[in-house]
Amino acid sequence: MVYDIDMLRGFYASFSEKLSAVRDKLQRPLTLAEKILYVHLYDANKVRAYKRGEDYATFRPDRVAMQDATAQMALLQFMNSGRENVAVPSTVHCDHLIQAHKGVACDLPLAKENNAEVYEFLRTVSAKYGIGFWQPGAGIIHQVVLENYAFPGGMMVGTDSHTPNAGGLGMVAIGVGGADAVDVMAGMEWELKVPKVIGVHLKGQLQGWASAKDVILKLAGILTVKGGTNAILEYFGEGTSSLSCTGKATICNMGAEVGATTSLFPFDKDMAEYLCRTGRSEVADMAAKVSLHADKEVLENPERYYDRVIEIDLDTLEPHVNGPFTPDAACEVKNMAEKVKRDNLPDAVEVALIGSCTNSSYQDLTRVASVLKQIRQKHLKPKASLIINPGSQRISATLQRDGLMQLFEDCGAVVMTNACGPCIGQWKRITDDPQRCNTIVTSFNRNFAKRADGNPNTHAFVASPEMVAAYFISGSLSFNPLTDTLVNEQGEEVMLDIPQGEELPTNGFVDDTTGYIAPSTNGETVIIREGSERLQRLMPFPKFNVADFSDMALLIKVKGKCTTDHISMAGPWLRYRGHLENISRNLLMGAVNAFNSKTNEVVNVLTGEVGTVSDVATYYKQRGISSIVVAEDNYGEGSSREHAAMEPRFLNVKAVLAKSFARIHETNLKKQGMLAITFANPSDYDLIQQDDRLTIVGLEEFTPESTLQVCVQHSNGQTDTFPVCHTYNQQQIEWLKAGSALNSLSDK
Ligand code: MIC
Ligand code: SF4
Repeated sequence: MVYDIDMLRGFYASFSEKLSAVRDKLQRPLTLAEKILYVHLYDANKVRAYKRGEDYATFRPDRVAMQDATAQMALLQFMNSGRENVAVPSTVHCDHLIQAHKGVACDLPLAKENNAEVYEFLRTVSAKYGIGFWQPGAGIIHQVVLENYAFPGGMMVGTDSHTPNAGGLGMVAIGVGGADAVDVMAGMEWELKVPKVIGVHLKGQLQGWASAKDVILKLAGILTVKGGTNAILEYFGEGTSSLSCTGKATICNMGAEVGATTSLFPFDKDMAEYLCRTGRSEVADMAAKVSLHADKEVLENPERYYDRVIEIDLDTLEPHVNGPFTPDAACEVKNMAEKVKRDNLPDAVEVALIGSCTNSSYQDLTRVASVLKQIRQKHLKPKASLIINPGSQRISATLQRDGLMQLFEDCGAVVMTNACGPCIGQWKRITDDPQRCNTIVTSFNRNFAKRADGNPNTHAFVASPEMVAAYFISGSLSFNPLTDTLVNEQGEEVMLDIPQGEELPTNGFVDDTTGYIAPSTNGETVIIREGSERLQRLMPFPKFNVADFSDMALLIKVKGKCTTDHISMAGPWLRYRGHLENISRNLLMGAVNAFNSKTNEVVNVLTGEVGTVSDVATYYKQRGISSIVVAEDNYGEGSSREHAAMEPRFLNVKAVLAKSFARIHETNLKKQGMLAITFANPSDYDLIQQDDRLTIVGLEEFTPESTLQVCVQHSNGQTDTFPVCHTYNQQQIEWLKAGSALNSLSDK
């Protein structure tokens, strides 16, 4: 089945003409990213040589995808936009709210019961506005998008940071906050800083235990968690064609971990094959007729056309295992034993977890199966426990048909729902001692502290699914399957054979789309239960008032890494994703206070008492006092959840002053009417004291060119004033003035 076929036909029919108009204007060879971006400009008359990494442009994406944990806020905002229907094909996917505990048979019915009112809201709001709805159990958003909606050369936004997964099918797919998705669904211009383009030259072909995941695990080590900020990672070179379509998607998916705007592969035979096998041969034929790769001149002289070129030789690429606590702590598997000793890491792997939107394709799970089959063949006894979350119902049904589910169960694996599960802290982990420092190994993309099980003592590492299977058997982080032997139940030393997977199922996929409800516009009434603790209609934020930015109390000065997980924790808090007031109680609870090195303990400067960040913010709010958050680098790394911006906004925090921001979070702050500013001199961070009062100077006449200053009034009577930077353009200043982007939309 091809969804939205008319849109797709129209798109490909006009692609070449649009592209030649772009070429006429720019008169230079183009990267693939530029081709796709330029043909999606909101106004085709505005084609000009945008300065990459500096200029803003507005676009007209082809579609929108939302997952349940972010869709609630996105759609509560859309309901206030005054539109009757979505302007582009859009879908909602129920994947984040399902807790993984005993396995799919128990967990799925329980989740349906526990989250009934949220699912009912999402189903009815989808029906009202013409949005496709994927019910719980149907699969993880990015896998379902890849299997059904992604198309080469297209552009989409998704309210989830791993939306770039669709780059595996040659799509410019960008993770955004809900307010951005509202722009696209309302048919408005959608604004983006025109990204730089980093070319990643892949040479050779993967060997042995190395897998697609290792490309991005290695790259994360090179680029670090912020090295891809405001850039598209565009892969090229002969190595690209040796990777399967789902392998490419894995690489694109985890580009989010280096902060990239998105990641992209050129159209090739593997993508065509994947489209055909998932029932979309017409799309493959249409895509083959347009230019979906970088121009020849670019490929011959990449240094001239990309902002930076990175080379990775697949022939010599080693399997990696990254962690703990950050996905860019890259380590080749062969060096892990040494790292375990050096850093005193817990060597025993307690749980191996396979799945997530990054690695739950048919190929991934057949490679895992080829490792697991050796348990029986070689008389091995696995030392850890194993959890598997398949990516979609299509994959589950195919694995079932091919006997692989049986194999997983025979090996003692607990097969969970086709959903995010432990990857987002929806994991009821059973452990005898939560105080013990322990290690888990996952095929996920993120491994921030407390993410999977809420336990700060858990050290999480990310690796390819086949490596995770090997750790499951060996039970040791120091194990290297390339060189090390295992002692089997008969006392013999055996080695694991190299994993073999099937790129696509020989007998085709089982075409199972159970749980899908097609878009309709049946005038359904949106159901929000009276007095609900999970859903709350949104009230517009108050308009800008310059006086609010004066004499602000310091809510918290954050030390070190501060991801969106630290700002608005997931796990148990996913429960309140549709209720701004209730979820605001988790504000910054994971952030480390620079003055006492503790989490969720800050001083209320009015009373001198210590309270949680949320309680102290509420105290200030009730007395009409504005506050400010000060932070370090890459503030808001990770998720697209706009709650991390809406909560402080709701609790009267007016500004965030950081050393630098992650892209999606910076935009979310702007969209919600917050002031996001950065230190011109990062060392000025050291000037901020606990009981300071801060004033932003220069906001009366705020323009894109303005230089703002921060004046700090210390309690000893002294003051410090220093310059700060901002990246607000005229439109974003209007959002700030209106109180939020949504206010400015409804003002129009
Ligand atoms: C994540 O992986 O962190 C999430 C949960 O999918 C988030 C979205 C969310 O917070 O709901 C993301 O990546 O954007
Ligand atoms: Fe779900 Fe994890 Fe993927 Fe986020 S990263 S969409 S939580 S599977």
